[in-house]
Amino acid sequence: MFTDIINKLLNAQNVLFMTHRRPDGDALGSSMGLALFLRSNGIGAEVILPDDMPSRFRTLCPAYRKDITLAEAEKFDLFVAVDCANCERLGCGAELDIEYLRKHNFISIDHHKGNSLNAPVQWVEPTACSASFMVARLLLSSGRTIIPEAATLMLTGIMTDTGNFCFANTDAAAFQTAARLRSCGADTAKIANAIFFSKPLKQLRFEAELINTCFKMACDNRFAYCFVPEALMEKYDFNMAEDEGLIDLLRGIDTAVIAMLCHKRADGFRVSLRSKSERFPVGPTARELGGGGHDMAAGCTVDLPDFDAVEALLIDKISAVLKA
Ligand SMILES: [Mn+2]
Repeated sequence: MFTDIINKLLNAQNVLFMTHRRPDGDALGSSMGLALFLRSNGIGAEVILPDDMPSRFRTLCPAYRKDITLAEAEKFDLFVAVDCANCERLGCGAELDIEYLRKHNFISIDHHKGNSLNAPVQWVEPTACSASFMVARLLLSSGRTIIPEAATLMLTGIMTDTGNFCFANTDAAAFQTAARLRSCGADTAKIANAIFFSKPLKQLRFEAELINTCFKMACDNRFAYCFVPEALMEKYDFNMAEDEGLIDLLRGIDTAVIAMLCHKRADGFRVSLRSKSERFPVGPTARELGGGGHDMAAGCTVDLPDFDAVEALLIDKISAVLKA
């Protein structure tokens, strides 16, 4: 698989990379790391991101395109989706769709269980800590030089998807690959400052009020959760798309095994779930409710009339998980 994919990448003229909507560190790190690597090898490469990225990633990322027309798509001879498990989440712009991609030279590189993109070339490793980790090993195996900017991006993906090497998916290979990226010149201080030491003061104040006024626990204090009211987000000018780390506040509570964060969106209540123990995975619950993700980090959108209904449903589901 490695040789096949690396040959396809290095023999292409012009590659378009895409990833999941509302991109996170791994989505950005894997797509942009690949693009910078190919460009440094004289191959045309662009990334399409229809959604804005969280602002803290901006200093790490190169320019990208927000959309693409069918006519513009014709100049690409290879399409690559990274870190994206299904066509609903694929950020490929308004005119491209999965049928178009499947008829073209299309590769899917991903670490999500149950990837359903059905690309002609499909490389999925659910045990990999991140898509950036898969991409990094692929590029390291090519024997080509990895420029520091590409190494920094891929290390960003590994660090964010492993919770800075803290989550259960942090295996020895994650450390080994991170070490090799560091040897290529990955700028760990730049990543740390951009991602882990960059919280605006108003966000800390928002978090303090959120914990003081909205925080709840259930299931013998093993399920920690919070509904984030729109008024509070407005008061502190907080955008949920900006910080997926908010749920880590809840996960960080000593007795919590499973954490949930919920907010209202146009299409229903968005539910994010995290688990601290492999014995109690949240991925199956999210999938059962029409969402997806990993065993330890998953999410779904539920269409219910109010948060009370969401709360009752989730307490029911999570108490069953915690009893298993
Ligand atoms: Mn990922």
